[in-house]
Amino acid sequence: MLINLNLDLRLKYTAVLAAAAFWTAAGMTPALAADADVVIDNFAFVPATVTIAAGEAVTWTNHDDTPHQVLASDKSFRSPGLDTGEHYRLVFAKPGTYGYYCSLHPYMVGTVIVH
Ligand SMILES: [Cu+2]
Repeated sequence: MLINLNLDLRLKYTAVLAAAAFWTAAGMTPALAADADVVIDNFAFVPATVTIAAGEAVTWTNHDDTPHQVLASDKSFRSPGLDTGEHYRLVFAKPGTYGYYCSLHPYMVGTVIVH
């Protein structure tokens, strides 16, 4: 019984390793693995800079009692106004460095680096 359980666990572990090796060999990562989260807290984007791979996403969540809005420096993306607890998720398809700020409080700035 115990031996069977051990074998079962070992097979599952091997399957996980095989899947990881596959993703690595394919030069890919599972879509959700490296997505970045940015918290809007006390009138700041935290962390101010996040780095992701092309095709991954950044999710901003407003923890302040004040609305905020994420706006790209070059206006290429714009969130809706985010009230307390609301999220904005954006997939970045192309490599580049994307500066952004809060349209309501322009001193709030952040950067998304996409490899
Ligand atoms: Cu703001």
